[in-house]
Amino acid sequence: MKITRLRLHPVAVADPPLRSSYGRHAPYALRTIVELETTDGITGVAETYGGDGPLEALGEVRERVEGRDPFQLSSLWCDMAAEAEAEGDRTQTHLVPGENPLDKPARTFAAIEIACLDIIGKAAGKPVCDLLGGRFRDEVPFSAYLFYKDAGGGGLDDDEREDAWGECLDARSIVGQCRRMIEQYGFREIKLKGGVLEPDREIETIRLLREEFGPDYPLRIDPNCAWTIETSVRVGEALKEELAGGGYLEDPAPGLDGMAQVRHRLLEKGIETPLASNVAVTCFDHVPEAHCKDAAQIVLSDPHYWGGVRNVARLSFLCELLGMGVSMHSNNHLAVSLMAMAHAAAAMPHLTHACDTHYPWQYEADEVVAGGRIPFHNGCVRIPDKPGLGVDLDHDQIARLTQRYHKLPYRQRDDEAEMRKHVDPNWRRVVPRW
Ligand code: GKR
Ligand code: MG
Repeated sequence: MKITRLRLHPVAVADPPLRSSYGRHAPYALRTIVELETTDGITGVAETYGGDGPLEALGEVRERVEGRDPFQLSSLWCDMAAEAEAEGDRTQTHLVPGENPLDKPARTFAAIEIACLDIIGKAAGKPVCDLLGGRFRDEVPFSAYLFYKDAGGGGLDDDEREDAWGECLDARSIVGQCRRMIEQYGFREIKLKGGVLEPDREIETIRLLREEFGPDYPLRIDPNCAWTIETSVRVGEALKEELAGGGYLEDPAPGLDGMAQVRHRLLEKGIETPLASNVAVTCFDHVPEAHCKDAAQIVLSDPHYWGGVRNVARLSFLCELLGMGVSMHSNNHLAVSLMAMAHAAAAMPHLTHACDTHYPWQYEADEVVAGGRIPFHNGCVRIPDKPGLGVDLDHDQIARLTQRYHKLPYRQRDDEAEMRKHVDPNWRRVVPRW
């Protein structure tokens, strides 16, 4: 079997004005849907980052991909690996999440790898997780991913949407957001995106979440490096009880050394809250250092920039060997990515916490797979009894979302620009801010 054609569909998906230390989400999130056609008439699909950068990077590997056997993934990676040799800082601290140029080869390869595995699964009549050494679970747990946000559901002009969440800029409204999310999806773990309000107000939010939902719902907070070491330790101390029992503190301060200092100072105080990371630890090269320095105890994988679903399964083995926890990070995504994440997580022998997902923030009206949104059962995504990723594209929907993409004035996520436009004309990302 040979790949005959690489097709790329840039899409724009309505996205509410979610806040983080990066700024505010724009009215549309950008994604790219990838299709690989083959001589056998099988088409493989994948979803990845959107905008001009990722689209061009995929276009650049077209010649390497077309004419290739989809089973020969390792040689494809080797051909692309020279670019991956680049030395430097890969952390997402200084760039918009998902746009670090040093992770480009891993991101580009991941999109091709996932589409190839969809092809292989369809050819073999097996789901993708069963190609990754077999599944460890049929249902993959996800967490309620809470965001401080402004009012509105995203979109522009006659496509503008109202949302069920409204403005959520205090503890009480975040509790309401959480309740709605748990009722709708059945999530059993809760994550709050922090780094938006004064740390004391975020402490208050976590405390209220604990008060309302109790210790059966592990809690985590992720300010994306918005805090100094001092503040991180203070928050860790204040939330000692609330983040215990399956919770964690995620990327509180910038850099592996900063994280290590936070960890050591918390341990000195007898606080064992683990630190998780998807900012200081973004690739295999970071894991030994993170482990030696005890800078992160939980690695948040992500098939989209860790080089695909096979690497995520490998990372799970490595973390288990090192005595580290492992779970999964998320950015805005649709159903194709959700299923790639679910298959990867299903095949992880060692998965210590429910995975993150932005999926509840997107809408049925913008879904790109036939049959509409993927359902959650008690906070979990079930691995379907279908070959490959188990999804088929809805090409009418894709055509509509591609048309919308071409009309947009932006081609890259810029959360700072949105803050300047809507909240404060002088806003810029400062790390650490508090
Ligand atoms: O969507 O604003 C966001 C998040 O901050 C996202 O971009 C991060 O990459 O969710 C991510 C995280 O856990 O750091
Ligand atoms: Mg994070």
